[in-house]
Amino acid sequence: MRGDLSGRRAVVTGASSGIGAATARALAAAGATVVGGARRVERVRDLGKVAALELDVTNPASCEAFVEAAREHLGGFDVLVNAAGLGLGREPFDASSEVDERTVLETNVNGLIRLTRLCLPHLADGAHIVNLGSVAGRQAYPNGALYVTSKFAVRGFTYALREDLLGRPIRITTVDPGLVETEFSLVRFRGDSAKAQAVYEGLTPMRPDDIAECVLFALTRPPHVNVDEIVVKALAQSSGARIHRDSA
Ligand code: 8X3
Repeated sequence: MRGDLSGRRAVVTGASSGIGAATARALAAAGATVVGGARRVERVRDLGKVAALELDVTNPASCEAFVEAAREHLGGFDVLVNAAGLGLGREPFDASSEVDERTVLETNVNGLIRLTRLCLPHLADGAHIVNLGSVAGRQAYPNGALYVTSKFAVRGFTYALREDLLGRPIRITTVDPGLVETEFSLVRFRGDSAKAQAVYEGLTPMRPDDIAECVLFALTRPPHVNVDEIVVKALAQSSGARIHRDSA
């Protein structure tokens, strides 16, 4: 892994699994002092060199307590990685429900915006915000309306904040992955492991570490370089919908 983040103080949300966990680990390995937030805080503790704090991004009081505790631990922030997020369901929008809509949009959109707003006053000069978007935030695919909507919003927010930060020494990047093998599909299919596994069958999906490397790449460019976006897909997919699978 290239890049040296010695002396940098980083906050990573969604650090209990998948891309968030891999990113927290990668930043710590690159020398950063890392605070990882998640609801399943014991899993963040298992990462080792990452300070674990409880965080539910959908809960404003939890976010405020998390940012305050992270600030006490780190003094200020040089890196914020917003990795908390989820999808629910792969059905036509007719099957949507009030609960699913609230859960997906509260986590992926409101949670990310809330955490960013609360962290902004504590970002040091030279700080960098990295949002985890998705290929779903660039091109819609069928039966994923809530997730697609949420990730389009993440991309919109990233670029809107890029405008509002212009002239300040704070960088911002969206990293937009395609198929990454994580617990994402298990959550999306509400614990149905057969359906979740099928998502990654017949192709080589990306690994969470592949995405952590993209985050690290953006973070370790020279201070005058802002990587606006990184779009990264499994070789076997050309979009969220178009996937080539080897037949067994
Ligand atoms: C998750 C990848 O392709 O399911 O962000 O939208 S995809």
